[in-house]
Amino acid sequence: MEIHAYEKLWLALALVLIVGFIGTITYGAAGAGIEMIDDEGGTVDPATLDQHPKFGDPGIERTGENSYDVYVVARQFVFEPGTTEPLRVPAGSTVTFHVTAADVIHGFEVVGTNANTMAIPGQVSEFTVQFEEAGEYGILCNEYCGSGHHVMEGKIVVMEQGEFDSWYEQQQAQGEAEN
Ligand SMILES: [Cu+2]
Repeated sequence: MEIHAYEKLWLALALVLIVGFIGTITYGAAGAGIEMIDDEGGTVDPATLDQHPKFGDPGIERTGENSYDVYVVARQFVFEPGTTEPLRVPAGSTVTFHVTAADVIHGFEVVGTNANTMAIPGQVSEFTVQFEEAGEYGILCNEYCGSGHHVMEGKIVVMEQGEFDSWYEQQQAQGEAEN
């Protein structure tokens, strides 16, 4: 069978395109530094979040020498913590976020990084990041969640370890005084 030269070229280009598409999709899902968020975070009851041992009083918790857990509740139209007070984390540590929503679907995006998840009522999104240097990051809701969506934002303050430690101890002491 005779195949015209142009048709051969067309077939070759189509093949390159298909391989290219598969390549970019694979990279987007499993490339360097890219981690998909799955259902490993588990579930919670959004109706009783206030009584939840972690989400009832969300914030940061030391879990090891250099590792921390952060619990965040997104609700119309704030991040707790993040909006009324910044979310404070130490530089150079491993921070695992646990993000959920109290009412409707929200987004939790750390601006300028690839830390980005949906916050879904009943579901806990879990991901781990490291903030290398002290500084500030914005948090944005990137899922339309109602009339105040465009003002739903927050802040992460990455502090030097020493500075963070004294803030953290003060928080712990305050918490104990309240209980
Ligand atoms: Cu929102």
